[in-house]
Amino acid sequence: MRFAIVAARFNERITQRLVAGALGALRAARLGPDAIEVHWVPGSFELAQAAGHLAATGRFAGIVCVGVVIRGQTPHFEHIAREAASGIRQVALEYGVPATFGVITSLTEEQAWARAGGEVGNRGEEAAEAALQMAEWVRSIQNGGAAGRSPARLSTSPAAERASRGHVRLDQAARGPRRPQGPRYK
Ligand code: DLZ
Repeated sequence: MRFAIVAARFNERITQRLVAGALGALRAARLGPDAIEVHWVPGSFELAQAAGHLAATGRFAGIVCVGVVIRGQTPHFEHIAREAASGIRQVALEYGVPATFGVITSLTEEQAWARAGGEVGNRGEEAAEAALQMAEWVRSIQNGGAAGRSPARLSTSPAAERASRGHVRLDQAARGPRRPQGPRYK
């Protein structure tokens, strides 16, 4: 299986740590250098755009997106963090390729370092592990051998539960049960 890491250059010194964490997790899963590509984009806002292009090639079993968004003094924080998260989710749902969120969203630079291999873990490593689990699970259901199994640690979300019970698409399940037709509720 081939994986891509998409990394945002903004706050690059911290993002380098996330890339290192993600590479470590992918290599620990015995993926060789030929099976991993690292792509850099200007900022976290561009992560989903790049992930979409990569997913469209059909060459990747999983895409790990990493970046660092620090609040600072600007409302940019909310826009960038929200667009990165929803954009990455949209890529995963649209292409069926696991695309995971290794973006630190923190109030301070100190908090960001702590989540980039410091005392609070490494968001890049965690996102790569999530992508590996999802890719393995997708492969197993495509091979028809995973009846009743769910990706580890992801089976507890209500949407994932509904999807696995009802065999509906995860994006449909996320919307929840349909409202009854008829007059709108007051
Ligand atoms: C502009 C901007 C700002 C203010 N802050 C961040 C940030 O904390 N983290 C990040 O990854 N990128 C930031 N950017 C850049 C945007 O993501 C984007 O690259 C530009 O707005 C150009 O589209």
